This record gives sequence, C-alpha cells and structure tokens, in this order.
Amino acid sequence: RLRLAGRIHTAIDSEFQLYFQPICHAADGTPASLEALLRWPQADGSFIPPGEFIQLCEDTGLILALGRWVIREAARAQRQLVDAGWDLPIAVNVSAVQFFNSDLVAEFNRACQEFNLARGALHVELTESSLMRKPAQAKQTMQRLHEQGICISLDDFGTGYSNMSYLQHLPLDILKIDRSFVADVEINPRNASICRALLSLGHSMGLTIIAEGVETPGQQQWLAAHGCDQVQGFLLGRPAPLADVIGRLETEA
Ligand code: G
Ligand code: G
Ligand code: MN
Ligand code: NA
Repeated sequence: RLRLAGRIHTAIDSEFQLYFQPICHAADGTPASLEALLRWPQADGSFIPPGEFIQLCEDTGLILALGRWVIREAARAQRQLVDAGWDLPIAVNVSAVQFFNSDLVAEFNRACQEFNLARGALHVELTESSLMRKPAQAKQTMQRLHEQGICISLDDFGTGYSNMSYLQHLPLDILKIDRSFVADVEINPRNASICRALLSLGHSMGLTIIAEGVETPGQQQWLAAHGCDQVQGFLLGRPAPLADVIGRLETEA
C-alpha cells in the first residue's frame, strides 16, 4: 500500500488521465453535460480503477494534490470542448476529504480564470457522506461555490443515510439516482417504486434529476416517461478521452 502511495505521488502529473462520460437529456438523448472520471493507465494497457486508489489517496492526504490536478484538467478540457463548439458543463467529483480540507472555492476560481471559463462551466459532484459529516461547514462551502456559479450535484443518491429534512436546506441543484436503483427499473417493481419516489422527492425540491447506469433503451424510456430529466450510462456513452467524446458528439449531432 505504501509503495502504491509513492507511485501515486509521482503519477499525478504524468500518468493519470481524465475520461469523460456524457450526461444526456432523457427525452431525446441530446447531450447536457459531461462527467470527468479519473483513470490510471498502466504500462500493460490495463487500468487501476478509481475504487482502488481513491480511498488510499484519502487516507494519505494525496487526494488534495490529485483533486487539485483533476479540477485544473477538467477546466482545461472544458476550454477545449467550448473551442470545439460544444458548450457543455463538466462535472467534477470531489471527495469528502478534499471537500473539507482544501480551499475548493479558490481552486475552482483559479482554474476557471486560467482557462477563461464562463460561469457555470464546471459542476461539482458531492456524496451524501460529505454533506452529512459536517453540515454547517458543508453548507457554507456549497453557498460559496454557488456564488461562483457552480452547480452542485448529489452523487449516488439513495444509497446513503439521507436526512431529507436536512438535505432540503442545502443549496443543491441536481440529484443523481444511484445506478443500483436504475439497473432493472423497467421490470423490477421495487426499483420502479424507489425511482418514482426519488423523482417525486427531488422534483418537489426543485432539483434536476439524473439517472445513472442507464444501459438499455427500455430503462431510458421508463425514466423519460416518469419525468426523469437526464440520463447517464453505457447506453449514452462509455467514459472516454475528450477527443473521442468530441468525435462521438460530432457524428451523433
Ligand atoms: O470511473 P469509475 O466509473 O470507475 O468511478 C468509480 C468511482 O470513483 C466513482 O464513485 C467515482 O465517483 C469515483 N471517481 C472517479 N473519478 C474521480 C475523481 O476525479 N475524484 C474523486 N474524488 N472520485 C472519482
Ligand atoms: O459514483 P459515480 O457516479 O461517480 O461513479 C461513476 C462510475 O459509474 C464510473 O466508474 C463509471 O465508469 C460507472 N458507470 C457509468 N455508466 C455506467 C453504466 O451504464 N453501467 C455501469 N455498470 N457502470 C457505469
Ligand atoms: Mn459521480
Ligand atoms: Na454515482
């Protein structure tokens, strides 16, 4: 584990890559934004999945440097995207440790200035565990991100120990329904009722709702018919390097 941590430290600027996955309007499949996802390619062509290094990065504090790198690279990518004619926001995942131990507002500000991005060009994805850990500080940081025009998504919604009355008081814009509920939504009555409840709850709070892990046309149709705003998943596109994503946007347009 220590050796892996050492390798991560030297890999941050040289080996990590950001991949991007489209998030599309549920009704017609047109693109709405992209999510940035970290990839660590290895010499043999394989990838170490984020699940195997994010936790280690959080435990060692490396997540602060890695998270800063991700923000800057996402800003660089957004500039390339806009220059290619695609004015789509890019959503950046922020871990709980990074959320509470870095000056996120300054880091986003700096990155947006460096690449001359418009307000709203970047989104932030947070998890419930981040928001519930230190509610007062979380709310303040979220408000400051909002003042900068950054939209905030709650990732993996439905899997945590959500305190609904508390969530209601946070400046959230988007809920992302976890893919475990989307998996067989069109044929599984239990997941269908969970999705209906999450859609109803989110919309009553005025939020945009994204369903994750959409893999089949049947899932997308069910979600669109039940008022889900946006969909993300292998059906709409796998995570890929920015150049590939831009190429796909152009062939699909
Ligand atoms: O990329 P993949 O689909 O395998 O993502 C697995 C997990 O890793 C997801 O929970 C995702 O949110 C997380 N993840 C991917 N990229 C980043 C990142 O840049 N920062 C953080 N903190 N988490 C990420
Ligand atoms: O926790 P977060 O939502 O950030 O995780 C994103 C993860 O979900 C990434 O690892 C991404 O590769 C994965 N993912 C994206 N679309 C799909 C999908 O349609 N099916 C499955 N099984 N995983 C997906
Ligand atoms: Mn995410
Ligand atoms: Na998620």
